[in-house]
Amino acid sequence: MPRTDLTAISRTLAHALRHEPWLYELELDAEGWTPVEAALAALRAERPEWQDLTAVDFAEVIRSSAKKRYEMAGGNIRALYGHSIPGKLARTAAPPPDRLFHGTAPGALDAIRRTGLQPMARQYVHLSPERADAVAVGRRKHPQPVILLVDAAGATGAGIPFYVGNDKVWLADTVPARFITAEG
Ligand code: HQG
Repeated sequence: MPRTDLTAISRTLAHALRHEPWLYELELDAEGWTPVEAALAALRAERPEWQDLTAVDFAEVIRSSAKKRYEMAGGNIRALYGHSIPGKLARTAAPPPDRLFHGTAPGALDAIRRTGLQPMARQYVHLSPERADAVAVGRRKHPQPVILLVDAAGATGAGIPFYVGNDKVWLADTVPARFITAEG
């Protein structure tokens, strides 16, 4: 399948598995899983050229992307992070790397200094172990993003939980401003 189609499938999956599953007649369980067959039926109904979609196509979407956005297991599929659906997904806290990064628009800095990192429209704050990844995330918001350094070790010590998204994404409910330093 051409890369453009894989991107379109991935975008539709993101909408269905992160944001508005009810528009696709999907029900997510407490950990965000839904049956692969139900997700396939939902996408087949979206576009004539997706009539013959199979789980192999979902596997190709997952395999071909630089970001591990979805996983399949036991006949189910879910998004690993990025959710905005009401009702927070069940996640287990895990010890994060000592330092995490977050890229954002310069215009958000004053508010973040006042109120810390907030999840805004999503369920969780998204953080990166690698600075370069935070730069890429921040560039979605501004051509010259501000990179924030999060003292995750200190925050963990203060009882703030962190959760695994995937190997490049860590999540937090909020990060208080005292654990955040802006570069520059
Ligand atoms: C900002 C993509 C004002 C925050 C990426 C960010 C990521 C505040 C924006 C994932 C704030 C929310 C998520 C505060 C935070 N006041 N602004 N107190 N606290 N913000 O898109 O982290 O490609 O919801 O800095 O790679 O940019 O979709 O979060 O700029 O992993 O798979 O509010 O989405 O992944 O923006 O991105 P977003 P994000 P995918």
